[in-house]
Formats: sequence, C-alpha cells, structure tokens
Amino acid sequence: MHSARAPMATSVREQRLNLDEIQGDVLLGLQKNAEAFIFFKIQNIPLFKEWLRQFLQHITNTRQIQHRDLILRRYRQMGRKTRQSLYGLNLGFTGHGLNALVGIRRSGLDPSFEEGADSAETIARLNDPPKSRWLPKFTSDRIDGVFLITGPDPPSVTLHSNKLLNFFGTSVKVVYSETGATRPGAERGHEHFGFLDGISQPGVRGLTSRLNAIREPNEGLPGQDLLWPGEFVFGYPGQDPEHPTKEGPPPEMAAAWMRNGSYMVFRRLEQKVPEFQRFVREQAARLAMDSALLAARMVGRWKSGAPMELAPLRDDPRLAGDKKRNNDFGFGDDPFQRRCPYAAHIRKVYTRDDVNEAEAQTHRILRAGIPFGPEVAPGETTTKHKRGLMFVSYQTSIERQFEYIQRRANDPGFVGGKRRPGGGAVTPGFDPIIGQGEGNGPREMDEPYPNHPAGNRRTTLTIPNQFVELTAAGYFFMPSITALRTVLT
Ligand code: N7H
Repeated sequence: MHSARAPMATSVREQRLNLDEIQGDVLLGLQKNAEAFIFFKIQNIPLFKEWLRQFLQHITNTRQIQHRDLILRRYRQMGRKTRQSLYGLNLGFTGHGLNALVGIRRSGLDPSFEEGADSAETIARLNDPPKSRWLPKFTSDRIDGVFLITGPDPPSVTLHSNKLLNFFGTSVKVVYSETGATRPGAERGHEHFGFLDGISQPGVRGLTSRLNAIREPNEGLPGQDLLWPGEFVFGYPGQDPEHPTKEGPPPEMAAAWMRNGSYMVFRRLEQKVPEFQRFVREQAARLAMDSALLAARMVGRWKSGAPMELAPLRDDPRLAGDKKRNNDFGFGDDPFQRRCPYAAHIRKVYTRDDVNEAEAQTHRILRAGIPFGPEVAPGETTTKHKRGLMFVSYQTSIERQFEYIQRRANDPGFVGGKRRPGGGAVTPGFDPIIGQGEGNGPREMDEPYPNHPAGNRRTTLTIPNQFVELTAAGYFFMPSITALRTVLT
C-alpha cells in the first residue's frame, strides 16, 4: 500500500545505509496486496534457532525491495503489468522473544518496548481499551514474535504461511494469525472509511530520491522532508532536535546487535464503518453542511487524498492524484483552522510547520499497515463483519515516535497556544479518528464547520463513541539479518 516511498540516488555523505542488512518492510515496505501476520510463541528454543538459521535466506531485505520497486516502476512506465508474484517475509520479536533467544540477562531496550504494548502501564498511558476487550485468542498465550508474509493475494499468502509453519514445526505455536488485504477495485489503497492512505511518508536520507536535488536538497517529493535514517533504523545519525535538516546523534543502542534493526508497533484497529458513515451524515445535517466536507475536516484530507489546506471547501481529484502537489503544504499559514481543523487526524499526528519544525521531525514514523476484513455488505447498517486496519509503524523510539503521536491524538489541548480570530484561547479537541479519551468516553473536536475564507461561526463535534477500536497490539524488534544469524540464533 505504501508506494510513496520511492528508492533512488543520494549524496556521497548519505551513502551509508546497509540495505542488505535491514529487513524490507522497515524503510521501503514489502510489496503487498495481502499480508499475513502470524503471532507465535517459541516452544523449543534450540530447535527454533536451528530452523531460523536455515530459513534466513528467505527473509526479504531492503536491497531486494528496492530492486523490485525499480522493476515495477519500469513495467509501469511501459504501461505493462508484471506477472511475477512478489513474496516477502520479515520477522520481529517481543521482549519475551528476545529473553528466550538472548537470555534474561540481556541488556534492556527501549523502556516502552520492554513494558510491551499489553502492559497495564502502556494501556493506561495510551488510553487503550483494557485487555479484556482485545481478541481473546490474541491474549490467550505469550507472544514471542511475529512473521510478516506478503504476496499478491490472500490465498497465495496463506499457502506460503502454511509452508513456513510446516518448516518451523513444533518449535513454535501460533497464538494468533490474520491476513490483511488491500481493498478491491477503485478502493485499492483506501482504508475502510474510504480515505486514500499511504500518501505522506517521511523521506529517508540515503534512500529516497530527490525530485529537485539542487533547489530542494532536503526534500524527496515536494513536501516530503528527508529525515536522517537513525529515526527509523539503529546505527545511523538521527535528527538534530534543534534543526529540521541537520544531522543529529545516532539513537542509543543498548546492544551492538541492534544495528540495522528497528522497532515495529502493531495495532489491530477495528473500524465501525456503517456507524461512522451514519454519524457523519447525521452530524453534517445538524451542522447544515456537506457530509463529504465534514468527513474531510475530521481527517484533514478528502477521501480522494486531496489535502484540506489546498482544497478547503471542495474536493480536487486532480490535486489528489498529483504526487508533486498532494503533500506540498504546511499548517503554519492557517493559524485559525479555517482550512483544516487543529484536531483533524493528519494535523494532530504531524504538525508540519505549525509549531516547531525541528521538533516535529523527531516524532515521525514510517507506516506500513494494510486493511483487513471484508467490504461492507449491502444492508449492513451496523457492523456485522469485523474490518479495519492492521496498523504498523517503524521507528527507533516507541516512546518519542509512535506513543508521542497517539498521546497527542488523545490530548484535547494539543496543539496548544492557539487563538480565535478575536483573541480567545482554543481547545482543539481529540483526533476524531484515532483519539481515545480516558475510559473511552465521548470526545469533542473544535470547528467541524469551516470558517473559510472568513467567518466566525463556532461549532463543536461531539463524538459519543469510538469508530476505531483497538483489539490487539504488540511491540516488536525487527533485527538485522546479521543479528538473526549470530546473537539471536
Ligand atoms: Fe493515520 N484515516 O483514514 O483517517 N491516516 N489513520 N494513523 N496517519 C493518515 O497522509 C487513519 C493511525 C498517521 O504525514 C491518512 O498517507 C485511520 C494511527 C500519520 O501528513 C489517513 C486509522 C497513527 C499520518 C489516515 C489511522 C496514525 C497518517 C492520510 C485507523 C499513529 C501521516 C493519508 C484505523 C498513532 C500524516 C496519508 C502526514 C495519515 C487514516 C491510524 C498516524 C486517511 C482510519 C494509529 C503519522
């Protein structure tokens, strides 16, 4: 889904990424129409290590993904489709898994990682629903690791998953597995509420090509900031928190084998699609506004992907489809949320130039999720079939990147210091898509109705319940190929 991450040429200074070592989903994303997530427990440690060593050659690295992307791009340029079926396999471990493989006296990694996504502390910190409301099977046993298996369609991914599980035999026990898939037809690339996803991803210095290296050396595509790779992979310089483009120190590594590895956050987020659509229709009627406009103001982009900052009142599909324009905007020149509400999903999760650009770049993530579940059936007016998003993000600090973003989405006061045109203070409210209140109670969002280009109508959107519900979560470490070959096996 996340095709916005294009590979390419770089400056000499930046040519240091070890693409053979970094697992393929982390920086570029495995090519995926379907993806199986197999969560497992290690039953027999020596046997598991033995099988894993033998299986290492099948793990897809970033060099292979880059090569495939190039071939796919060439085919596209020639107006052809490749018949080649591209499969991918990646693998990550929880803190429990690392204990099993490295020993309980191993060095501690990121405190959030060690606590785990399912600890009472993490759940409280993120206002997540209690584990009793997660999928019972997911919580039925200890999870040590996850296999990610990607391919052209769900049946062939299942076939590959079965082969893999046969190979690992009794060394592992599957605790939970599920396969996600891109949505069909024209909805391909859109998540279940209908919005195009995978538009905005940070660029990575040393990997992402610059459209205009001379005039915009710090950008990939217009509006796509290039970040130092240490934000996403261990062993490289990160961002300077004082300067948006300068190189900062590499993230600290608790152990040398973390080099070329990354943390993966997984969240299975169920989406109540018919309920969301009905809510938007009813609230739009109450506010006397177009329902597509209200939905777009909740997200910050139209379903087509066109950003509110550039198309504040009407959708613009041509803008949406233009990679050189659809991410080329900031929020700094929209100080009264006339074009895009402060609480809109994309404004909450990435503030761009709104507050402090250098700091904003220290809270970025690479997203690599995929939808799951069937399309809404005719007559399905309340959710009958489970569907949603298998959210995946990569980063080198779960606390400073993923958790920071989720906590700001949950914080009605963020972003602070905003004023009304007349001077009064503003409480932006919750991110209406992913924000979670304490106890999952009702949430408010400021200014659903646009005061664009001028106007001073005060409105509030009260959202009585979650339309996005967390049903499973995990924090994993995605080791380098060498770490898998040595310390971990
Ligand atoms: Fe979000 N949505 O459909 O409303 N997201 N997201 N997300 N999200 C984005 O720019 C969505 C979730 C981010 O750089 C778009 O690629 C849904 C979580 C970030 O401008 C859309 C769910 C977290 C960005 C959605 C969900 C984030 C982003 C616009 C859950 C992190 C990039 C497409 C079911 C805590 C922002 C695009 C930027 C974009 C939706 C989850 C974060 C349409 C439905 C849990 C960083």
